[in-house]
Amino acid sequence: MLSIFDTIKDIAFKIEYAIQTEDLGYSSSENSSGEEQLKLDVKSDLIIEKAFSKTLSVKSIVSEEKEGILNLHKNGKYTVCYDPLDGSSLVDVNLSVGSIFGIYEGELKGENLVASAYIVYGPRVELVYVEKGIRPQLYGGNNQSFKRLGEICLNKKGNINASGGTQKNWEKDHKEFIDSLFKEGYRLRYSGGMVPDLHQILLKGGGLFSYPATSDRPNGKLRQLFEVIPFAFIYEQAGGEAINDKGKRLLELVPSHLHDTTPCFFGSKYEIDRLREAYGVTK
Ligand code: AFP
Repeated sequence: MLSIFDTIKDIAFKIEYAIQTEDLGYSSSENSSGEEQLKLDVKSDLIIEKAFSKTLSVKSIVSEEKEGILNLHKNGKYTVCYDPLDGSSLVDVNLSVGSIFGIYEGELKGENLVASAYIVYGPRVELVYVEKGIRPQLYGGNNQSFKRLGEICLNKKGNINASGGTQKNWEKDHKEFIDSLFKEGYRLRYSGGMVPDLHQILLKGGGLFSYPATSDRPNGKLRQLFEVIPFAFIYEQAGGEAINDKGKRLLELVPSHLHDTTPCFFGSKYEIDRLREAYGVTK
């Protein structure tokens, strides 16, 4: 596992350099979700593929940017599912973006996640890494190395409300719930980048990030294996909760297909309990 973490630290500085230097235009290709790929998406994906091709403990990798599974080392133990540059459409307006990694052992499903990590490319490069039994560990990057800054622990209740999706496509109950938090004094903090938006809630002590089912995306937008399950692990290990619109723990999801999405909610306990009440689901 250590070699995977060291590989992710190496990837961070290579993608940071690519963000600073690469052309921000579109490539001529699409990803497996039919979305146009930026040259940066393709470059970041290549950096990660090359890095894990040298990490013998990695049996295979699955990228949000590619259709299938890429087998690397037959004696490897882990499958790494990753989003190479989440929020990449924000780079051209100079907002923070990130890379997300889920490390699985065995079948690709929530309960087989053994570690997860994400990198934030912002004013500074930061990395969060978590394994079973520990709080998420925060590292700050500088001069091609990372220094541990501490661990992350969510308060029981926060005051940030990161409400995703197009509001005109929200279901009535969801809109009433989100509005009720704002009436309680929650502050809207939403950039459209999952990694910085979830990172902010983790570091500011709590709140709620929501990407619900919407009329245009009835199964939500965020991908289970590459985005949702890795962050669910981090939020639960930080003392928070992460559920779907049926009240199911996101770490209990079993995707039918590699690129399945899900409605998802991540937050402190108070906000997730309020969401359960609004959605009429029990713990
Ligand atoms: P892009 O990678 O296309 O920029 O999408 C980013 C993202 O997948 C995720 O990072 C955000 O949380 C979410 O989309 C924002 O979606 P909305 O703009 O629909 O709220």
